[in-house]
Amino acid sequence: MNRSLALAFGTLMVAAPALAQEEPVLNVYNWSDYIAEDTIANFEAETGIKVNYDVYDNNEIVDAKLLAGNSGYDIVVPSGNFLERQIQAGLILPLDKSKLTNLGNLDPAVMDTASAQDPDNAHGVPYMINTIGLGYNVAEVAEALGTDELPQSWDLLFDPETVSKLADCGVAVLDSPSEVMGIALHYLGLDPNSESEEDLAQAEELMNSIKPSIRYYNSSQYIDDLGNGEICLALGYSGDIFIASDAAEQAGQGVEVNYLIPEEGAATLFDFLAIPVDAPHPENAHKFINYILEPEVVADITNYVFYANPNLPALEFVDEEVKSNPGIYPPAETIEKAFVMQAHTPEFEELLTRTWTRIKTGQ
Ligand code: N2P
Repeated sequence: MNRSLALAFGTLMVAAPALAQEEPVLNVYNWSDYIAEDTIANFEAETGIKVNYDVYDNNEIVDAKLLAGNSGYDIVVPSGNFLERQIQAGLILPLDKSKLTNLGNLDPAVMDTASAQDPDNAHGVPYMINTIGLGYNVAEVAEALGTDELPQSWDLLFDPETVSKLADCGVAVLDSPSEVMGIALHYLGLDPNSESEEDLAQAEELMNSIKPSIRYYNSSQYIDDLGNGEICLALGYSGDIFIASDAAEQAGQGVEVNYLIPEEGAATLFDFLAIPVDAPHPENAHKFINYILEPEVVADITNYVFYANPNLPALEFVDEEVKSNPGIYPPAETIEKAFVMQAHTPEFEELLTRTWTRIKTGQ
């Protein structure tokens, strides 16, 4: 063996174990309020992998980080409509299913639906299912509207006269352009996934018509505010509203929060565990996903954050009051009326962001 060959061989010998053995670190980027209190600590204890855990509260933030590249994250949790485009853009690593031994726990019907956004279920593992509806303070809304017969309709938010009566007790809207505009289009009887500029202009006009009654646009603040009685109506994610409702009940100050899926139908979405293509620790990311796929682990998360999970054997570990709650595990007729958000082209996404900024700032 000549010297340079020997050197090269030596380098290989040293490099090989480093390649096989990833450092025991995992960088997770998840939605806020979307995991049980002890999930991460339990995973660390079981695997010896140290987790760095960051949170966000809207899809657009994660999308921008993935597009910019080198996010440093090993796990992200995009909703299906965003995942679909991220896959097309080559931003997501195909899963190594041989490492996901618990994958068979997932409901085949959910996997089938999910495959519309993630072909062959190749890139994402459905994590939680949620709807976007209205959370409200029962007593305050009844008083402001002068009736105990709450309209079961999106009129509560989108009818300018109705929502103006709630302005004083406080109305909050998600800071989520794609989702809110989709729901506004649906309310107008238009396709929630439309990319027509005229349709978007109508949705903008609708949002402007209710703007004087909106206290703020934010995708996480409403949990505390609804629970404390600081606001009385929120357009928000199902589980978040139930967290607020639970907190209000625990506090025992007489605040009662309910969740309404309006009769016109609500948006339904799946969020997926996915690995960015440039993730520094893909091995550990697979271990994490496989851990979340354990029935008791994911059932604990559902019991803590009140979102339905698609793991069939987990159901027996889900609390009775959680699985019998139609706002968390919706019945078939609610699902039939629900609509699914689809991916937008990058061009439309840009237009949407500009429109949203105009709605929020008036410029
Ligand atoms: C958690 C919000 C998760 C649902 N705060 C978003 N799809």
